[in-house]
Amino acid sequence: METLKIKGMSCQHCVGAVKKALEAFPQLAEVNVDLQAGEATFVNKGADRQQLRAAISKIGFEPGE
Ligand SMILES: [Cu+2]
Repeated sequence: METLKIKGMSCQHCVGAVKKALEAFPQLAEVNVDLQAGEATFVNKGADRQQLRAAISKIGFEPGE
């Protein structure tokens, strides 16, 4: 499992938006977004983390490293 910190999520709508953005990557599986922890976890089969961060930024949230 990989983890990506995400700042700016405040409710389940945010969680849903982030989950959808990550699930758009076919290389990701078992995407889970935790509002309390402010992070997403997933199995990553080759997606570039820079692209994942870009997708998160694009929908208005702030990804960590
Ligand atoms: Cu929200």
